[in-house]
Amino acid sequence: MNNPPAQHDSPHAASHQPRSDQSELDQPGFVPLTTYREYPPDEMLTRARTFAAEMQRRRTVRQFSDRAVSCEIIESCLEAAGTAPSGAHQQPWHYVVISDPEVKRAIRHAAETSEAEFYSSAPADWLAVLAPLGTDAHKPYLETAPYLIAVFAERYGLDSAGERITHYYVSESVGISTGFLLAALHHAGLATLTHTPNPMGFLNQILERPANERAVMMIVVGYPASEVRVPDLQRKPVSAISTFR
Ligand code: IYR
Repeated sequence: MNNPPAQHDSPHAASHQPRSDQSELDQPGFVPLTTYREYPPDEMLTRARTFAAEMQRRRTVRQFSDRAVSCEIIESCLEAAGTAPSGAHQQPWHYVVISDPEVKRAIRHAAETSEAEFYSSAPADWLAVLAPLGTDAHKPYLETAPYLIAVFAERYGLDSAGERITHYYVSESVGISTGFLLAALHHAGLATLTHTPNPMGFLNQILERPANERAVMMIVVGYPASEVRVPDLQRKPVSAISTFR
């Protein structure tokens, strides 16, 4: 059945407009965009520069304090992560927030076992590029930091009958959501470490996650240790990471 013709108030919204401009948006399931905010160009530039400067302050840290962090802060950061765009809006991510010392201990043990194997067998060129970061198989922060957030990708979904639902662009979607999470945690004033034990299937077992979920990474979250030191790294300038044409 056809919808009634849309009422156009604007002089630009003539009846010959393409479908995608007007009539499609009058269909059920669409609502007006009420959340967008336009800023004057000078304010836009200030906001862009302020945000870039804030993100420039973010550093990955590998020494954490055991100071407690309110769970509400983590929840709000996860809310921000959940705003990420995703393939077909399937939101194929699941975050497990770990604060239980027993579970942290089990994860540390499994991760260190996995990493010991990695560091004793990884190709020399891989170990060479890791050397400036000062990493090794010891991961004490997995117990010290107040939170570990395990990131899982839903490789496929399951409907109420247990049938598989194909998920699209899962890696891209989870990557974007995790990026939002890291930005939100940093913005809140927390330090993070993205940790990718290799392999990390043990996270499914310890955290009792279903077979349709694949562990992607762990994010260690907390205050930096007072004596924290970070490698003296430089970031590529915009001119090196972009091309304008
Ligand atoms: N997963 C190991 C090794 C490691 C690999 C990369 I690529 C890094 O950027 C950092 C570490 C570890 O966590 O030590």
